[in-house]
Amino acid sequence: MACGPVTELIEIKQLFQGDAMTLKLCGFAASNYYNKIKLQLLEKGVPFEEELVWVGNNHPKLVSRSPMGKVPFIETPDGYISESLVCADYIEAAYPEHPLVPADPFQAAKVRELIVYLELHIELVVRALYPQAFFGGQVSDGTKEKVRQQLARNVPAFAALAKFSPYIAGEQFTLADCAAAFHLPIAVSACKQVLGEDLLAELPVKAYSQQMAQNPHMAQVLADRKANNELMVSLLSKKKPA
Ligand SMILES: N[C@@H](CCC(=O)N[C@@H](CS)C(=O)NCC(=O)O)C(=O)O
Repeated sequence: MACGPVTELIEIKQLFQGDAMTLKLCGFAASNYYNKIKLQLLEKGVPFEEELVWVGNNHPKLVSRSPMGKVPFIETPDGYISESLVCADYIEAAYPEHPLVPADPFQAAKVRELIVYLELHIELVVRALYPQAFFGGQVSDGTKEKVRQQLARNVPAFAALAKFSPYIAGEQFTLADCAAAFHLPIAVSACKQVLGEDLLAELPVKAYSQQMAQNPHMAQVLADRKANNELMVSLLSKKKPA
């Protein structure tokens, strides 16, 4: 299952307590945006807590902390921050040990450029297919055609930037991998399911995903995602009228 609004699931609970709470990651583990931040925190060795927060509702505990009602958002000693790229930048600045963005300004910009391409030009485009790919709905032929047209331009553009040697930005694991590891496979999956073809086929997504799955932190995030997907399915099925 992909991330997306889960209508009427309103459940906010603390998942576990860390020893010394400095940072709390809020959202749900089926969300790829949430998992980007979780992988970053694990890779950097930053202590954090998780708080399970569903979306698709106007619960004050959601919108008072993330005004768009989106996850992830993080709780810091100074307050809340929403938007995953902003959260990621805060984490890099507040926890400079084990940096995932290069110190060199140009190389740092190239890592962020990859993340913006992934979010804006791949994920946001493919999301139009998610209602059909993951949530039992249908998307129109017009939507499908629009996604095809946009990806025909956007995927080669991303391919021109991405290195896959072996990481997205080159030899080092960077913040761009925290994004690519989640955005790319789901984009492939949505295209295959709804359009019947992989519009990202020019990218080595399968080999890259297999390599990333060897990372123990990634393996942990994927296991937590599986458990959260199962929880979401069971909560949704309980809410369906008999
Ligand atoms: N631009 C946001 C996107 C986050 C996002 O769309 N999250 C999904 C869950 S994967 C969500 O909260 N959806 C609920 C909604 O859009 O109302 C970010 O980078 O944090």
